[in-house]
Amino acid sequence: MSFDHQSIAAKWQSRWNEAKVYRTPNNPDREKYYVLDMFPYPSGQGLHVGHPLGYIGSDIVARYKRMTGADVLHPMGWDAFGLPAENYAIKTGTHPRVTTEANIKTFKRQLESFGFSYDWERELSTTTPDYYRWTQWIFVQLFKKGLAYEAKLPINWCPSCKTGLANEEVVDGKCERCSTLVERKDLRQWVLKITAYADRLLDGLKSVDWPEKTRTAQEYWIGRSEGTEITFGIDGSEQKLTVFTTRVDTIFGCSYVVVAPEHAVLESIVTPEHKEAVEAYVAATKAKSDMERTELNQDKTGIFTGSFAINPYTNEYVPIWVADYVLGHYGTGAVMAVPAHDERDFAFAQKYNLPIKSVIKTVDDEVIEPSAEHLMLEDGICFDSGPLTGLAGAEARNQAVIIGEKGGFATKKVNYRLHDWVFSRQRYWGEPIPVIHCPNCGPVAVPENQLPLLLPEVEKYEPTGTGESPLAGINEWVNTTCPECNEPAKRETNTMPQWAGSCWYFLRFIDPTNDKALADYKLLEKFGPVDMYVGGSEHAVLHLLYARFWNLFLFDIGAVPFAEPFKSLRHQGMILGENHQKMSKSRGNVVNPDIIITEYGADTFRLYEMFMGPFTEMKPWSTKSIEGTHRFLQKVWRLSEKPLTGEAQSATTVLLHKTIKKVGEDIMNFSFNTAVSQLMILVNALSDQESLARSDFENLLRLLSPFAPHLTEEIWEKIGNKPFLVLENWPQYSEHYLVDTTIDIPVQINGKVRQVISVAADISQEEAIALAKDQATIQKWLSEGDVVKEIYVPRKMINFVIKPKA
Ligand code: ANZ
Ligand code: ZN
Repeated sequence: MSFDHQSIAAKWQSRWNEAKVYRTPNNPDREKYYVLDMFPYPSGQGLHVGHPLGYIGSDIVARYKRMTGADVLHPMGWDAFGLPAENYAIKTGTHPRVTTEANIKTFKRQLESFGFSYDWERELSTTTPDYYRWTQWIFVQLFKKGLAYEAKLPINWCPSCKTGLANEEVVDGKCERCSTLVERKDLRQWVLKITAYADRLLDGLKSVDWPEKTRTAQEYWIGRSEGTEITFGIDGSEQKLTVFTTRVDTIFGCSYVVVAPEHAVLESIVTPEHKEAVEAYVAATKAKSDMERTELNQDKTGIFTGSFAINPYTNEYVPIWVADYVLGHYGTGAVMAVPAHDERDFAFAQKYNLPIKSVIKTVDDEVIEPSAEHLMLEDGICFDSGPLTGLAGAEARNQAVIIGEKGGFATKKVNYRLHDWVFSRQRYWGEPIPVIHCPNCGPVAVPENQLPLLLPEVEKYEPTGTGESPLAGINEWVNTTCPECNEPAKRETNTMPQWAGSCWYFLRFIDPTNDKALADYKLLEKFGPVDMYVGGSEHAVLHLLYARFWNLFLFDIGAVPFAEPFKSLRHQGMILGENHQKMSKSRGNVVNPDIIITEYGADTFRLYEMFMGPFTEMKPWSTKSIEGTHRFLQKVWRLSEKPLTGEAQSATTVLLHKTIKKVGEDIMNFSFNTAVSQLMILVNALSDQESLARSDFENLLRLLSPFAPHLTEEIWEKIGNKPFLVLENWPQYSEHYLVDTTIDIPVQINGKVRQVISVAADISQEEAIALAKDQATIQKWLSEGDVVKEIYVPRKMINFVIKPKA
């Protein structure tokens, strides 16, 4: 007889709900464990079978930890502000709130069908006013500390739609909606000073248990670079030009300098006869992305400004060029070019016939003639370099800095690839930025007791065409009074980016209904930080960096008791379609979990995804292979039909204890597939028995419960136990059964060793002798005479004394 997975799942899901078994306990003296999924954006498509993988893994961890006696916090919510709902509103006029609510319903129904052990009483959405009240509150704190400021910055601008675009809406440099070439336009923006935290964000990475790749990605993104700033004079001008270099040891090989097209000094140094050409060049670079500009293989372009800079180390005059391979917002936006020792400079110098001068040779005194095939790019020994001649690498750089500092024209400088975070969007469906612009007082924060600043209703969701958000069109909302001087003032109409709400949601789950603070400090102390964070590796930089930044800031102002929010982090691998391609609607290979769950049940689904292969690896879906895990669960069901009157068998006991240990360890190592294999071995062993020891079977159910909670709970009740299995204790294993329990002992005939046999260490005399007599070799010897004596020295030897046959 098979089991009816649908009615079993429905029955237990509703009983768990009624009994609130997943409500987060808070026992004063108990260990806590906070296991968190990256909360989803509730898209219109619903889930495909790739999405739940991470949720299943974290759910197993949550269930395991619950059974080991921890106060487990395992919440779920919705990251629900964002573009898709807004674009849908522009197309159809449907309010994003309506779309979002409908999508959340679908998502929640789907998540519930897996039987996840979420504490749904803590459900939250980033779009509800009592949540974004605190998102706004955090912004106000950043503003008060000078970490949120206004600046004019270039954004993506579609000249045809007359709107700013998010980076995600720019596809191959074109507007996603109308395919017009996107321009850069300078607009006033709110910016968060994440760079003030660059060093601490780097340091913190040393203390977290994260995948190596993700830590490296953040390190690279922050991009700390130690170098030197050198200030060149400009011929015939009072102005100076400062460059940033990591290779000041090559200063004597500098043959020209280059400024970025957006560099402020440009306008005043271009000579009249070069003006027109330079302006045309600058205009042409506007459309290019940073990527296109710095790509190594890209053909380098540039143009001479007519002016010369003076190298302060040599007093040489070198031409000043403008070229778009130099970026305006990195370093000082100007570089000293050393074509003999830098690939980009070399390509540029060759193209425009600029001098190429070697100044670094190998440690073996070899001077490499610069060519497209071979450049001396590494550290080496300086030559033809005045006071640096003969010095090597770091030593030469130190000396150059000393000289420069004495002369007042160079100094050490640390640069970061990380930029401050452009935090405003010209969009409707986001948190309004709580600032009022007053002609007298400047930007003033909305007073905290007036938060949340509600997102008003609008008639149209289209951007206004002036680069402002749709909120700018609502006069009664925009016009207000200044909280400081009471004079007429205007509200900020930009909203926050999609990332804002996810920067601190892990804190709110700890205390989701608090209306005095973002979360109670004592509760944060008990449940924070997140012990185990599970989600996709595509969030390696943006979300995971932004959230660390906000948490660190909240730590600094005393709102949060820990500096790092995510102690351990794991990424699930991607599940591909059956055709081994990425699962997507357009490829037609999407598998809907609803169908699988209806056909095979949630337990089979969960177990299958855990058994497919290593959790972190990419692997293809296979509906056919699901049959295997389905059969396994049927085997478990059939075990429940065996009599539970058996005695524990020693071999099974050993296997059971091994399994308890392995499954527990595998779960915490996210090695779910090997845990399932081990459970299969145990189930096979039990299937071979006529009857089962009740305790053996109950322990199997406990071990399997995190993976297949519905079926095991049903069997638990069926064999006469009180619910709920999901709240039972995880079984204990005893080391005693895990030590190697066999020993080798010699078997002698008349004192001569004839064979060595393996026996259990605690084997009895009778059993040992019987076993020895079973061996073919020994039988042959024994047949040659009559046994007169059998000797067993425990753990040492067996000896048969025989008298030859007469
Ligand atoms: C001279 C030099 C000689 C350089 C040499 C390198 C090798 P990281 O490590 O990324 O910090 N650079 C500086 N500012 C730039 C900008 N705004 N746009 C494009 N390139 C810029 O790289 C620092 C190096 O990148 C600097 O060191 C500078 O080139 C270039 F043999 O200066 B170097
Ligand atoms: Zn004012």
